[in-house]
Amino acid sequence: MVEVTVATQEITNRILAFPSNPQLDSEEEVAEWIEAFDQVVDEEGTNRGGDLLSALIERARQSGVEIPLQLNTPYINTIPVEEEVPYPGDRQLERRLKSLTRWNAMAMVHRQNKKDPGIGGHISTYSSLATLLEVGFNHFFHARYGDQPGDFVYFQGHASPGVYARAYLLGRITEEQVKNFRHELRGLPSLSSYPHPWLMPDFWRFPTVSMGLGPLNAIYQARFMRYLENREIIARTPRKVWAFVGDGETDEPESMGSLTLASREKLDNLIFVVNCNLQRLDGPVRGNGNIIKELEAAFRGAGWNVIKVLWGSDWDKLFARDKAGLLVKRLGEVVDGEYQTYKVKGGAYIRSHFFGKYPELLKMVADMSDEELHRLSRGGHDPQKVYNAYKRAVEHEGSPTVILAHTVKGYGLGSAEARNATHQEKKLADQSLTAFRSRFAIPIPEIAAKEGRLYRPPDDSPEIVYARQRREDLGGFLLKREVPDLKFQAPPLSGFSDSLEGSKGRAVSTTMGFVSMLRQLMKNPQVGKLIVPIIPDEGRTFGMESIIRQVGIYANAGQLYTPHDQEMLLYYREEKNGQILEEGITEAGSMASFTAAGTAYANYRVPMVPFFTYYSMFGFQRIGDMVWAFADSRGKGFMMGGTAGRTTLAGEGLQHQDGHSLVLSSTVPTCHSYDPAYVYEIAVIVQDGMRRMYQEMEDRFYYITVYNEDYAMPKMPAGCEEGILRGLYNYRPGVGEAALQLFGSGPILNEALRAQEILGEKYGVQANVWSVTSYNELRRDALAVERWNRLHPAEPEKTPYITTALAGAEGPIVAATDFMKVVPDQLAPWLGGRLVTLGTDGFGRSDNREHLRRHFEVNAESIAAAGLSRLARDGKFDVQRAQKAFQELGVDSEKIDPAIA
Ligand SMILES: Cc1ncc(C[n+]2csc(CCOP(=O)(O)OP(=O)(O)O)c2C)c(N)n1
Ligand SMILES: [Mg+2]
Repeated sequence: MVEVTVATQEITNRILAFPSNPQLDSEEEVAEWIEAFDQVVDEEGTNRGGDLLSALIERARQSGVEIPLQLNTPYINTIPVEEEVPYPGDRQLERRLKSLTRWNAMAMVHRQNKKDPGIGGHISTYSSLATLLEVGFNHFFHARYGDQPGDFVYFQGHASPGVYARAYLLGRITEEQVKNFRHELRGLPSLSSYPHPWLMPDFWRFPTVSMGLGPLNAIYQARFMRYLENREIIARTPRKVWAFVGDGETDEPESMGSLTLASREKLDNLIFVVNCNLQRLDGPVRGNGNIIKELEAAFRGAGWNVIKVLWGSDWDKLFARDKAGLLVKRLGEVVDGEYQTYKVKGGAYIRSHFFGKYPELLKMVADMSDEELHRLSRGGHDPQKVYNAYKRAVEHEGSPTVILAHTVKGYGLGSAEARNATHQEKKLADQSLTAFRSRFAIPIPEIAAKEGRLYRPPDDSPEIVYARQRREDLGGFLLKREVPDLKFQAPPLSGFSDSLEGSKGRAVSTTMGFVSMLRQLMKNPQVGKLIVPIIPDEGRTFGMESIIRQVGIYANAGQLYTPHDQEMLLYYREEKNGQILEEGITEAGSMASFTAAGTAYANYRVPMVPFFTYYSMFGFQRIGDMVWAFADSRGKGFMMGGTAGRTTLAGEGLQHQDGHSLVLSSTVPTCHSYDPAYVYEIAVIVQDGMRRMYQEMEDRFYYITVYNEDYAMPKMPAGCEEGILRGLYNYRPGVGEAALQLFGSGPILNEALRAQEILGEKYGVQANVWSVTSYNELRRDALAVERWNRLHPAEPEKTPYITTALAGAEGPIVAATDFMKVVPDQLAPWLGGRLVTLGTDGFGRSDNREHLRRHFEVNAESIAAAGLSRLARDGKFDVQRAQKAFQELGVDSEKIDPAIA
């Protein structure tokens, strides 16, 4: 007779409860099976046990037995204590360092909020993360690998006071900076609230504080690292990408949405550490459930290596006593809301509510005081457990790793510990400050503690010497962003000769012209291999098949199948060293690749030039926050908004026709937006862009619209380069003195040209036609000039480019765009009330271009009629004749306003 232990009993009960197995009515039968299995594991090891189970499962499946999917493992540490290696560092010195970092991180926020109420900051995120970072800094985070850059670490944004505090202790940043935390505008060295490369360009590499963007960008960073290695642009090193993620942060779809990419691409250079303090801002992450179990199942299901670090070493003696598995069972029963309450309510409550559930467990802890029970630590606060998890993660091969670390939010903050409100805590009461000082043995007088005084031991103190030595062994300071001199030479404009020559009468779109240009650029011996074309499954939409054939799609496994179209010239070519990133249908993922590529000049010291081409409707409005973070990262490159325009993309209707991406792009300070009509304009913009971004090292990037309407591309007229770059030039002057100025952009320039003909031929009105490549650039120039004039009233006034360019051009200005009216209206302040704007405000429609342009009143006829109407109002054209023109031109004066249709 088998002895039925509690654990066996428990398993037996569960099996008997399966509705599919009602015939299993004997406890003993199950117990016998378990005993047999236990014997195999005891005698032949865990691997053998696993093999046996796998074989059984396969057999069961073949026999049609339904096996419940089980992605969770018991609620204990993944690494058993017997498999742990001893901690290699000096635990005492490291604890001391950590305590000092904790103190200074808290003091930095506390002081500042006392001095400047409402300035904000966070203390409880770092307090839960301290051990997880400290072990990394002392033992894992490499600053360099030989002459190669080191590991990349994405920090939880709200933990930045801790990162600063450590940098302060090590002398990486000054006391003055710390004292000016969140005081960036006082002309003194300071610290930004969160990780922002824009604000601290020699310190932070990755902006992370918008939840979800850090983990997503980290995945694509690790992927891009492999891309560069496989293309032999950088050497392969053991470098890792570490991403510290909040457990609440995993609610964001961006955090979890690309997990399978990481496993599919076998990114064993990627390590996520989820700081599972069970709380987010308002309260518990999964009060009624268990976030760690949920994440374990999700990550395991997605093919990640999962390491749970749940319980500290002080639990090990209890597990050793837990022969029956009752403690493990109890740990797995408790919901997160309850775990949080244990930390707040303390030892007596833990004894009665946690251990008290089973008399055996109460007995197990009978020799422990309430205080000891309260102190029982969570894995993420135990360096021994954390070290072992990191070591396993670093050594793991074949898939990415996630470490689910159980922590306490507000750890050590006394009354703020684990409280729902802890995230918002900025200041501690005197009592909490002195308690903190005693608990972490901060050697400052009580009075100084109450002031939240910073404390840094002398440089020659053992802990500082130790910490510096550890960093030196790992290659130096980690928090360092450097931009090398890349010696990049942009190809001259003559290198774009095909694009400048025009299409010789052939009707092509600016998209096709751009793709040809890209093809030519990729053949350039100097810069060709630095180009990174990125596409979210729209290669065919943009006619990029030829590029796919030319340079191949990057695929870490190469091409494991025979493509059905292999016989064709333009077959679907995948290669291990392919150049194109064909991302599948993910604009967010593509933007993350664009970010990795567009910051490679700093992070990998190689000036990669990404071109991210996508459906313009699904760019800024869908992933605008990622673009903002890209700009913060000082990203460079070209975003190419394809199928642009609300009337040029025919048939697709409301969800696809983009008439506002240029409005959104204008909000990003380093983004330079262009809306070109002709391919030579694109060539001029791209050439100059490469020069300015990579040769002159300006922190800027480009948004360029490309359209799918075919028309003849003219040869570049002489001398228009400056106008193209600054935003406007007179493309086709009228015959003789022009009474009217017509502005056109993108394919609508052709409508303006046709309007010019109508006006001349039918109404005897001469007009100039201007190609406006960028209202946004013109406005920025005018604003800058105006500001200078305002600030220097005693100096002679400067003139904005728009005013200079239009000198002598008289009469009303009719601006027509395939975008919203607000795009040209940006220039109104400098056009003296002469501007009449035609644009595509309102929802799109499914119809062809002719009907769409009539509906939105941006066709040639509407432009001509608008010109005559305005001339009539100005008394320069006969009113009756103007009224009649509307009928003649088929412009319905009484139809519904498209802006509200
Ligand atoms: C996209 C976005 N939404 C909201 C916030 C505001 N916010 C800042 S921290 C936070 C809670 C974070 O919780 P968690 O990820 O669990 O981190 P913890 O502080 O607990 O470590 C929220 C909602 C943000 N920073 N970004
Ligand atoms: Mg949290």
